[in-house]
Amino acid sequence: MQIESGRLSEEQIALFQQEGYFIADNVFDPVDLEPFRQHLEREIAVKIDELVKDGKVENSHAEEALEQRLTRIYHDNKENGREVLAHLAETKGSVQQGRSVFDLIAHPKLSKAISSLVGPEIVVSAIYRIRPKIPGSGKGNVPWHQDSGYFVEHCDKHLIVTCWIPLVDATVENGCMEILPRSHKRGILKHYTGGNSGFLVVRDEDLPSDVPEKIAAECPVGGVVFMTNMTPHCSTPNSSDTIRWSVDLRFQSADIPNNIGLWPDRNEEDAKANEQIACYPPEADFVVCSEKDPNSVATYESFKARRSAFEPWGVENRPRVWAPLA
Ligand SMILES: O=C(O)CCC(=O)C(=O)O
Repeated sequence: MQIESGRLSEEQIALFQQEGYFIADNVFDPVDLEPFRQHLEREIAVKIDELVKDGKVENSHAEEALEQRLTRIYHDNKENGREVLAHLAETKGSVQQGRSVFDLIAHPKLSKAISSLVGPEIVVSAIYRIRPKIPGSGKGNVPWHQDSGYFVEHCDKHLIVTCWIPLVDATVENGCMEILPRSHKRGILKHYTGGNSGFLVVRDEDLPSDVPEKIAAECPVGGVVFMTNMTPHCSTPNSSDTIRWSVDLRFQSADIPNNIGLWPDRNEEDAKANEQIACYPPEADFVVCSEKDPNSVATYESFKARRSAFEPWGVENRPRVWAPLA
């Protein structure tokens, strides 16, 4: 659906509240995503050059664009592909802390659209994930879950909006997400640990069955899928021959528990407060918009400093405890 003047209309907000998701086709002009896309291309090139120097990669597929290059590397040698993927996921490295990542997170067009859902005091979390879904790899197929399955329980009652942003048109063929509509007001579903790649899993039989059929959340480049933290969703295999690139970001109102102002690496009290208050203590929150206190808005430098001050906890030590899959 198209949005007008950069915001969701009253009817579109009502739809988001009723369905648990809303797909806006035109939040960005595709050119707005170009710096981020180029950043990924550069980072992939740097890592591949390193692998070439180490004698691990023979054909660097330098002529290929973002949609193809990593697929070629992965299919030539899975271990090399995994090394590039690991580089893209390093939380303290140059990929995740790049300038264009911050510029995307704090992009005025995104802030404007998201303000329709969370108001003008906007906090974003460092739980952003860059997802290259490589054809035939299976690694990026995320099982059914609610994002709140990963968050601390006391935030279940609050709205945290996931913005899922594709860098290529996301289609059924290349593994877009699936969403279960009208199922976000039933509290937290039972999650299990032990899904593929360490993901949490809601079993099919535990999904609500008296709601409309799941939908395929296809989304063009420039669009954003907005979802609540309680909306069950998953993603499907990529059966195309190009990579499905996307990034997902999480926004909330500043009135909802967060770790703004806390520096867990600097003192113990902050570390304790963070664990008691934040919706996702292992990662930093930042202010991206504030009418009340414009000085609190993160700059690129403060963004990097906060990201570095937090230590991601890893799958063995998640903020919320779930039983393993039988
Ligand atoms: O990108 C995907 O395929 C899945 C994304 C997802 O599960 C999420 O953003 O929570």
